[in-house]
Amino acid sequence: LRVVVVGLGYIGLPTAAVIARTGAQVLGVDVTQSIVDTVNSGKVHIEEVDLDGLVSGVVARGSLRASTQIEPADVFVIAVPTPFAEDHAPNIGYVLQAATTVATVLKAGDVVILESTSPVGTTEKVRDLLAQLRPDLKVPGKTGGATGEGPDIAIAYCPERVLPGRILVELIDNDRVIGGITPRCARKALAFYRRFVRGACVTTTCRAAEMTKLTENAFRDVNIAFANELSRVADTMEVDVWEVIRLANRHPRVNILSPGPGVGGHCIAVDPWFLVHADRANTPLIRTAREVNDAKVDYAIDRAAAMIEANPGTPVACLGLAFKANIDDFRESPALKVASELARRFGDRVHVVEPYADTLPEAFDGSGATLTDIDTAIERCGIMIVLVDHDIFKSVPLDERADKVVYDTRGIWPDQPHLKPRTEPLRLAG
Ligand code: SAJ
Repeated sequence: LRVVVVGLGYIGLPTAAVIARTGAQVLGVDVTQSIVDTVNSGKVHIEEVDLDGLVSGVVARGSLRASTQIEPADVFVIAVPTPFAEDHAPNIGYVLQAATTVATVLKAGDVVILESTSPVGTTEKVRDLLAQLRPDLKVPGKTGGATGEGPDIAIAYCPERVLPGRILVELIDNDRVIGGITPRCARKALAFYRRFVRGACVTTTCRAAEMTKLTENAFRDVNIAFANELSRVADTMEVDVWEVIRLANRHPRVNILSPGPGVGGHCIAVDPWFLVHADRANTPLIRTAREVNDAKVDYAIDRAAAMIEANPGTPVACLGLAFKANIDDFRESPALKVASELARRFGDRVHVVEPYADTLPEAFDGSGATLTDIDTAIERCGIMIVLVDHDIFKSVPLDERADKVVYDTRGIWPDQPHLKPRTEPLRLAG
């Protein structure tokens, strides 16, 4: 079996490597030459548990190659980004561009699968584009075309659902939703996923599969928004939100998620907008949840800034920049937004601890803030702002931070004495 994976990003590269491990001949196609070169040398350009070993193995065995040029294959998997514009309109330009590239080598019998998170209707647009570019092939769900009785190619939508940090495990263990343009398309795609997926593979229509993916991430966003809203109310009430959530979750039908400094990453902070954009009149809850989660970043900045201003001259440690715990991904990270804004306002008083960064990102340029390690931050900083729940921060015991002014946005230090917003001046011992 020959497989082409278009897009060698956070999803495409692990997917290509996992398929290559099944013995298929896989070509990864990417527009970025440096990514192609990195993969061909058996290395990876993204940090993901066990991915480096897997990629170096399949590249050494010759099952995975990368190129900027597409080649003919039996199955094409499209895993390119679908960003949104300023007005939250989804941009499926990369998907259509990938489909245009696939069209140049498509032949009868091929299967085209879209994995990118996409607005409802995108797979049908891909079908229409392929029909237009390749009038010699009969596409599914349309009449016309040159050959035979049934359609020449199969087109399906199968969203990825993997969690960064657990991608290689979840690619195999998670259930998959496979939506075909027609039931026959879904069955063709199903046969492909069966090669490497241990979870259940459930078939449906492409529109239902597209909406399912958006629904999953909107569900999570709405639930995190609930937790973030609670954390603000708890601050007003001078109650420890983490304790309230722990207690409420003892109820058999209550399961509240964790508040934080906002919601980051390229999925949960983006995908709900695809639903809102498609039907604004009927999505007030999903839209408000997005707004609540975005506003939590500004709230965290204001609360941290009030603490810093109330303690003139005291050095500040911002713990973490990643969008969530134990990963090196800073995309759409609320922690980065909070820390860089504090750096802009308080300059060289700000010390950033991020074990997954070698240098401070661009957002800190000219601020005077420095990157340091956790031990130096504990020694030097009287104010600590926890922005990411990395394991290394969780391991700091109370006796190393009891005399600090702390704003813990992640609730990793439940034993911390100063849980309510503290704005009175700090008296550091000694
Ligand atoms: N977060 C909280 N509180 C929580 C949980 C998460 O503040 O209780 C924050 C995180 O810190 C982070 C953001 O939300 O900033 C998103 O993190 P996440 O771990 O919830 O999700 P992602 O973005 O890493 O991956 C999500 C997953 N979707 C769901 O869990 C429904 C994953 O399965 C998807 O494959 C992925 O989006 C995607 O690619 O769409």
